Amino acid sequence: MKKIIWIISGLVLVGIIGFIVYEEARTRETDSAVQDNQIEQNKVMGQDQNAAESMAVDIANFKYNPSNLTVKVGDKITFKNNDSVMHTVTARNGDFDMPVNPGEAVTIVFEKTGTIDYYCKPHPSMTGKVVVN
Ligand SMILES: [Cu+2]
Repeated sequence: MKKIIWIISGLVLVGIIGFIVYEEARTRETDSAVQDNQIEQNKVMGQDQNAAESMAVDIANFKYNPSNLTVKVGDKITFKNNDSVMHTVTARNGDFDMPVNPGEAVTIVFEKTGTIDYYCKPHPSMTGKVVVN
C-alpha cells in the first residue's frame, strides 16, 4: 500500500515538473513572437518614412517656383507650365531635358543623390536647383 502512494506521488511530481517546463517554453515562444512582431512593425514604419513623395514646381512668369527644392532619392517633381510659351526643364549635367508645353506638365523622378542645376533652354535666365539626398 505504501509503495502505491510513493508511485502516485512520483507520477504527480513528474506531471507538475512537466507542466512547468511546458509553460516556460510556451511563454518564451510568445515573447519571441511579440519581438518578431515589433521588428516587423518597425520595418513597416521605416518604409513609410522612406516612401517616395511627389512635389510640384510651378512655372509662371518665366520663373520656376520654388526654384530650390530638396528631395529624397525616389521622389518625383512635377513641373507645370502656367505660361503661354513653351519652356524646358533641362539639367546642366545632362540627366534630363524635358520640354513643357503651355498648360502642360512633366514629371521627373530623382534616382540618385546629388545637386542638379537646371535651366530653360529658350530662356537661359530661368534657373533652378534640386538637391537629392
Ligand atoms: Cu522658358
